[in-house]
Amino acid sequence: MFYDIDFIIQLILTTTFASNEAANNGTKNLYAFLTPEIIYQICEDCIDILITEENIVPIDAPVTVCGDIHGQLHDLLNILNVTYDICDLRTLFNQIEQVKYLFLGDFVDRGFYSFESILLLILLKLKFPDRVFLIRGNHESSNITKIYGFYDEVITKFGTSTPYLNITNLFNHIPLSATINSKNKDPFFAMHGGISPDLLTLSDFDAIDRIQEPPHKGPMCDILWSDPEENISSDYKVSPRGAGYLFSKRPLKEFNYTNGISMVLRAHQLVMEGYKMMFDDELCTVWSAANYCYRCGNLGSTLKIDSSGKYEFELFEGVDITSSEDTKILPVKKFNSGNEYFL
Ligand SMILES: [Mn+2]
Repeated sequence: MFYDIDFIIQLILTTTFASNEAANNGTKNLYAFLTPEIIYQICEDCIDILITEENIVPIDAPVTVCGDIHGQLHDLLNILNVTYDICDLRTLFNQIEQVKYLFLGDFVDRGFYSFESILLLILLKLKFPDRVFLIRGNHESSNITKIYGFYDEVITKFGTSTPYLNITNLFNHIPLSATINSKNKDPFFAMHGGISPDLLTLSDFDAIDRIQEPPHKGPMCDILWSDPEENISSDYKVSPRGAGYLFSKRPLKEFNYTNGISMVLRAHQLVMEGYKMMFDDELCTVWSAANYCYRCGNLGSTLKIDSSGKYEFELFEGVDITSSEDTKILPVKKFNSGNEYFL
């Protein structure tokens, strides 16, 4: 390892809170510092860790579960207890030493800081491999990120696609799901989208060869793309998203019963209230991109689970983009984020 994780995380904070003089003091510009060799090596080192993880990552609480981030770095930092006023590394690391973090995917696209958001998560995974966990979303895909913002952002910031290629290669190694408190009587099961008619038991998850660009159909695709739906009479219906399924209460409850799961935790859908419970509280959607795309006006949430399985939601509002005097959240140059596909 020829890079300093702490130093690069400090650079991310400095770039984020560029007008904070204390943060700026004595540090260099993030993009100038990060050579292609450093980004390549960071990704390779993180892949070495991800590849040791199974398709289903076992996690023991206490853990904070986070939904879609979508390049909204300020929300990610807020979740990690870092703000404009408190942006030192010790605060950040203390937080992670107290509670584990599980991120349910969709780290990139849409927001203006996809690169910084995924880089921060990669560095935290390197520093705390047993405390920070990533599972894959449908946007952790080379096809999707070419259209919805991440590719354009990297080109704008670096003038080359090389960092993008390194990071999308890393995406292919991210696990697909997690269990929380699997030894308790009421364990949780987490994934980005939802269940699949092709995945009845957890050993069906284990059997997937995940080291690939997500296919357009089949079980791996469904995990990343499916959505729960109250108003369908059949178990599964073709999804209007063009990938995955809409699934009803019956197959979800059957999946939970068969596998001894008390609740499925997933992300993937914007919820104005930050989270949504469904199907007799056997499924919950967690959404962490507050004021999505800096204009939706929604709350964000995280789900905090303790070692006994008790859980509570923490709600938060989006950063105040009108006070950009301080935080300069909206960059001068906006990135082309593709068409108006929104979920
Ligand atoms: Mn998604």
